Amino acid sequence: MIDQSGRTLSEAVLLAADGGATVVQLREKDCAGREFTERANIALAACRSAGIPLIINDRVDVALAIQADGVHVGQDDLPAMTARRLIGPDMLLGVSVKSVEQALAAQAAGADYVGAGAVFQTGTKVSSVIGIEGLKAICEAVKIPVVAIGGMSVQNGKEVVEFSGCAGVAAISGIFGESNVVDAAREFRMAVDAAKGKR
Ligand code: TZP
Ligand code: MG
Repeated sequence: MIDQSGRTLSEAVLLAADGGATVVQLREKDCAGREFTERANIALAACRSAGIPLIINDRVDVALAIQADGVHVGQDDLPAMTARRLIGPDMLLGVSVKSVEQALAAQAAGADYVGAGAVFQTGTKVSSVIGIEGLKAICEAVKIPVVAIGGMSVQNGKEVVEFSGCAGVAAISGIFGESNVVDAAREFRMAVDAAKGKR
């Protein structure tokens, strides 16, 4: 399958990895299980060849079926504790959170990391916004890594990481919406690494 910029899924993953993406999450909101599994296998092969983990969004069954590195659940998906029970102790478990309360619950349920957001308004997903203050509060409350998501850009990435203390940032449009995915991922990586180097 080809995206709006003419890239295949495999190409998109490899370009992001080339630029320094440390992990890829496959997020498919309009795919039935069969197509999701096919796309997940393609993404997994690309991630394996790039040497980075693949995390499947929403679907524990798809993650298990393709032996992905992890699964990411939101507040309306399977409960984190149930997901953890199904995937076992070794696969990565990520949980989307919007509040300190949700973040603490995710940590207690066995999450390896939380994705916190939307930090800023984004055209990619209809979501309430937690802002950098909300993100910082979550970072201060949990021991597990916090990944900032929602409206993250090369321009704001460094400041967000410095201000909040988050472990990393996740971006969709900020990387795959750019004509040069490698450069966009590289600039993100440099901004995040620079901010973390200052800690
Ligand atoms: N969760 C909160 S905001 C968001 C998700 C999946 C979308 C992020 O997309 P973008 O394009 O990086 O703002
Ligand atoms: Mg979800």
